[in-house]
Amino acid sequence: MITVYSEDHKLRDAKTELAGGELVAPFEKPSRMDFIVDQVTVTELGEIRAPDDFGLEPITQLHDSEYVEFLAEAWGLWQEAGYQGEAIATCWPARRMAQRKPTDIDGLLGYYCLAAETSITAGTYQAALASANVALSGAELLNKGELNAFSLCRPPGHHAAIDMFGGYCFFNNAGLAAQHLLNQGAGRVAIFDVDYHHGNGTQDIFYIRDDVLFLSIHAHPAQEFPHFLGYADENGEAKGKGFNINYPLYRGANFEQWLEPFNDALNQIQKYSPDALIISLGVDTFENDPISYFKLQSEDFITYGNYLADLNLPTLFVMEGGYAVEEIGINTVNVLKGFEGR
Ligand code: SP5
Ligand code: ZN
Repeated sequence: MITVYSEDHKLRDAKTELAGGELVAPFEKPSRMDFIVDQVTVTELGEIRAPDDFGLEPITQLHDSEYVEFLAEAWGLWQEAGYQGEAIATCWPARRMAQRKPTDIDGLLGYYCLAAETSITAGTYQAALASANVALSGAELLNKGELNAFSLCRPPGHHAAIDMFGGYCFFNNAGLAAQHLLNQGAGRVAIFDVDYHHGNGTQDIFYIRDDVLFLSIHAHPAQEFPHFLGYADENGEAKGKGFNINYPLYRGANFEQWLEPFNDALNQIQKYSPDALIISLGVDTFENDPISYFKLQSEDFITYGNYLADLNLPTLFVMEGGYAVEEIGINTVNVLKGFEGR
């Protein structure tokens, strides 16, 4: 399996994450990638190659263009305001407030932000662009006839909505990959999100569409981030009715409990009969993840990787979350090795 990877992710190196009322060192940090690259190398998964540059067009096809401009300008505006720390939103257009775009940076941050744990920093926009290109390049490999590929994206993407960042995400990498496959002739694409957290951004982008089936197994929003989306009765709207499938599980779920919705999802994907499958691959379902509460063990990742191969579809793996850095490489590559049946 080819891995697409860009060192430019290192341009995102936030020093602060708002967690538990403190500014802590971010869980989503550059060293995550080192452990995955190491494991890809030692297990001889396959070639690691750099992405191509697809420009802004695929990004503005899914994201609001003013949102993209905001991300490009945010750090500069924050600096011009004379602030010393990283750019963190503090005020939102909450219930019964006006949904109008302000002009000052504090207002803009709240307007475009869905979660304040995600600081914007000097290199964030460049890193997010590189991550999008990693996803698009992986999709292009499938177009060119590869049966599978691994887009080692950082920052992650599945919380990034049409016009909102947060949950460590800025551009929706898996969504961009899906749209690229559709643009190049695919009729239907399924995105299966196995990250511990609900893929609210991906759901938002494809909610009224029937050409992308979105399925997500995640911690129940009543208990977990992103808190305000991911319930089982969110099934899609208009043309998209029936093409959004959420499987919320309560905290503490073990692999056996996780496999129940997983098997149902495989059946739904088979029924949909997509031309390609994208896995939003978060390994924060791991038992020792520092911010998550499912109980998957390292060998379980091999097992479900193997089950995914039974679908017999062209498959792109897109990296999402996973914060137990010492084990993130093993758990991630276990899915890919399980998929390859070795
Ligand atoms: C891509 C992805 O996995 N994003 C996850 C974003 C989660 N953000 C909220 C994290 C809250 C962490 N609070 C620390 C709890 C420590 N017990
Ligand atoms: Zn996650």
